[in-house]
Amino acid sequence: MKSLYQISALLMTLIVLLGVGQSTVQAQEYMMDGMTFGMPEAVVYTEDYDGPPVVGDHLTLLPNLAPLEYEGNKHHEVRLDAMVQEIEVANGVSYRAWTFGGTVPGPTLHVREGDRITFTMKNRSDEEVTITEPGSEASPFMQQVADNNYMNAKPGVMPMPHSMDFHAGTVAKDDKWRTIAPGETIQFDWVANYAGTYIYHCGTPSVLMHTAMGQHGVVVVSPKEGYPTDYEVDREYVVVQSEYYLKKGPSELYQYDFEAAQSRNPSHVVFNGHQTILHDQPLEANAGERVRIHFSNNGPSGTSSFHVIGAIFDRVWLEGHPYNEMRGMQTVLLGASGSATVDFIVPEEGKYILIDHEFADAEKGATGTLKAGPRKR
Ligand SMILES: [Cu+2]
Repeated sequence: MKSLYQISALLMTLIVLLGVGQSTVQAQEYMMDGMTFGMPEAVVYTEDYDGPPVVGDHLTLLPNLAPLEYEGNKHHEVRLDAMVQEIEVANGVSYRAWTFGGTVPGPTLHVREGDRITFTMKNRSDEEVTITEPGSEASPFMQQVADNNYMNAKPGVMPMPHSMDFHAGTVAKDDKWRTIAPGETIQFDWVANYAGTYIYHCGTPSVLMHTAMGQHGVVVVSPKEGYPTDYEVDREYVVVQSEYYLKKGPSELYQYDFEAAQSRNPSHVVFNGHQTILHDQPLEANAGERVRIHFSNNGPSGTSSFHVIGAIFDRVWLEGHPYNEMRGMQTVLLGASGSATVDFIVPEEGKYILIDHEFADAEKGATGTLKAGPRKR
């Protein structure tokens, strides 16, 4: 006669084989090399939510980065809803973008290595969502958009399944990064185990199309022990390069160009989502200051050869990890989804051009300005 133990073991095996109780298995958190793995299963549900689409104290509009005002680690509650906004990407060029949070790229999330994030996303592609009216629950991002609606964002509707893939997270993608239908909400946890600057993007097929349509942004994970030059950094910015593949549609609005996207022939290559934003609203600094830029090439398909005309990168941390340090670089080559954190010293008063030194990209818009005032100290 079999013992009770054997019977229950058999039952457990059956349960696991049948996939019931999967959450118990997945909820098994463990530590390895000081990092946390094994997040609980994602939950998908419907909610009656019509509040601010971006919630969380550490989400900002590019090129801003929220300060980490806390010591050690923090558990962040972050909401980034998927929705449609009609936005301008160049003078006279607007399209109905698929977005996280309403802008392209989406909000920048800033956390510290080891922080835990409980992430919530409602797929609101089937409803009109206004992003220029921040509620009391909203993140600093929404106030910044309200104060500076540079893309002239207006709500739109285009029901479409979407998902969220944070490169800063380490999880099973078929669980956490799963696709949800319009009207559904997904919630899951992840831990920022590695320092660096990481893209997030929609992972729903065609990923090329969903990313090119605007569903991407970055998470900056600051290292626990910081970077060696932190104490002398005067300015800190985030710059994201990306491509648009647009052609004129039957109406005023531009449309996604499938063929151009497949053949890697972007209509626009831009910094921070708009062809002229970083000239019309230049980054600011003074001569003699150390400027830090977290630079990410979000693609979806192109490479970037990032350079600042008149400056040399004093330090470069590839992918933003403090162990990947290089010095004295003129250009940083980044593949699609690659990033670097760079420091440079502004030598003199004047205008410095940020540029993708692949000039075909530069002529499609991948440039910006850093305006330097006189030396202050
Ligand atoms: Cu999508």
